[in-house]
Amino acid sequence: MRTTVGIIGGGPAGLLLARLLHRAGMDCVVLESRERRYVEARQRAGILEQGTVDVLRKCGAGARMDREGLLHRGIELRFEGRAHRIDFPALTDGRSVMVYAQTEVVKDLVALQLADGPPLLFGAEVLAVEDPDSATPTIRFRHEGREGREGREQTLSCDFVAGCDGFHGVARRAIPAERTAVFERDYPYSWLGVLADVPPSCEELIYARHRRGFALHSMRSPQVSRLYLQVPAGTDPADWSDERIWDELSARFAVDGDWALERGPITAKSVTPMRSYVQEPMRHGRLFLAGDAAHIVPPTGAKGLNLAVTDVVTLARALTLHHETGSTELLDSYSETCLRRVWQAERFSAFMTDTLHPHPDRTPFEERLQLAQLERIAASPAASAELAENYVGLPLS
Ligand code: RFL
Ligand code: PHB
Repeated sequence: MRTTVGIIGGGPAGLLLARLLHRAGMDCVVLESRERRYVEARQRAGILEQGTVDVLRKCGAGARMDREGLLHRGIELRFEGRAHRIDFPALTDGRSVMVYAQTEVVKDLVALQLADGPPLLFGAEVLAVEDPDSATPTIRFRHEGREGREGREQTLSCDFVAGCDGFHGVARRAIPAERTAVFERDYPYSWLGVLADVPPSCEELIYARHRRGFALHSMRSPQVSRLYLQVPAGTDPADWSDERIWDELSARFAVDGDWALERGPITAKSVTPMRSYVQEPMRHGRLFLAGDAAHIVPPTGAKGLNLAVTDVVTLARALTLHHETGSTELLDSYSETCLRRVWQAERFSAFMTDTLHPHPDRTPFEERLQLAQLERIAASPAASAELAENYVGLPLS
C-alpha cells in the first residue's frame, strides 16, 4: 500500500487532518487500532473553542454541532461559598465557546469520512514507523482479520507520516531520544468523572474550589450532566458509590443562597490522571506529531482537544502548500508554530489546575495565596479578562 500522507490514529486529530487533506485534494490513509464502536463511545472533552467550531463548520462537519451544541457565553467560579461569573463576550472581543462532546465530533467526522473520504481502517494497529527521516517513510501495521482472525502484518509507504495516535501511541517513539526533549509534570490528584441522566443544575459550567477538593459541573445536553471531582491519584472508581459521589459534589458546590444540585442515575464513572507533558520538536524528518501524541494538558483549562485541532490545521496548511508549490517553508516551521501555542495552553492549564485544586501537601500560606488569586480574578476585570481570553482560545498564529 502507498499513500501521500499516512495518518496514525483516528481520534479527533487524525480524523480532522484526513478531512482537511481530502478537501485540499491530497490522498491519505487513516489507521486506527480500535474498533469504530469503541472510538465513538470514548468519553472525553466537552468544550470547543470558537476557532475549533469555525474549522468544523468550514470542513463540512458542523451541521449537527450547530443543531445540538450549546453556546456558552461564560463560566462560573465558586469558592468560599461565593459565585463569580466570567462573562466571555464582554471580556474578549465577543467570543464564546460551544459545549459539544468530543464523542459527537468523532462520530460526525467518522460518518463523513466513511461516506466520501479517504480510507479509514479500524482495527489497524500500527507497530512502528520506519525510516522517518528518509524520503519514503513506512508504517508497519497489523490489520485485524474478519471474525477475530489473527491480523496480517502490512506496510504503508508514505511521503509523509502524521502521528496522531495520542499519548500512548507509537509515533513519538520513532524519534531518536537524543533528538528530543521532554518536559513533564505529574499531579498528586486525578479527576473522577461521571455522566448522569439528570438535567444540569446550572446553565453554565461551574468550576468550584473547595477545601475538600475541586469539582466541575459540565453537561452533555439539556438532559445529561457531566461532573468531575478531584480525588487522590490512584483512586479506584469502585470505591465511590453513587451516593458518596453526589454527597461530595453537593458539599463542594455549596454556595450561599438556595442553589441545589439535582441528582440522577449515574451511567458512567471513570478516573483520569492529571498530567502536563510536551515533547519537542514535533517533527522528525517526514514524521509530524499532532495532538496528544506530542503534548498533554490537565483538563482544567479545556484545551486538549482544541490544541489537537490547531495542530492539524497548521499541518494541513503546510502539507497543502508543499503539495501545490513544492515549498517546504511551512513544514519547516510546523513544530515551532505549534509549540508557541502549545506552551500558552500548558501555562494556562497549569494555572487553572494550580488555582482551583487544593494541593494535598499545601501549607496554610499556599492556601491563602490560592484564595487571593481567586479573589483577584473576581475583583479585577483585567484578571478576569486574562482568564476569559485564554479559555475561549488565543488567536491562531
Ligand atoms: P486521541 O483522542 O487519544 O486519539 C488517538 C487515537 O489514536 C489511536 N491509536 C492508535 N492507532 C493505531 N495504531 C496505534 N499504535 C495507536 N495508538 C493509539 C487511539 O485508539 C485513538 O483513537 O488523541 P487526539 O486525536 O490527539 O485528541 C486529543 C483529545 O482526545 C484530548 O486532548 C482531549 O480529550 C483532552 N480533554 C479535553 N480537551 C479539550 O479541549 N476540552 C475539554 O473539555 C477536555 N476535557 C479531556 C477532557 C480529556 C479527558 N481525559 C479522559 C483525558 C476531559 C477528560 C476527562
Ligand atoms: C467536559 O465537559 O468534559 C469538560 C468541560 C470543561 C473542562 C473539562 C472537561 O475543563
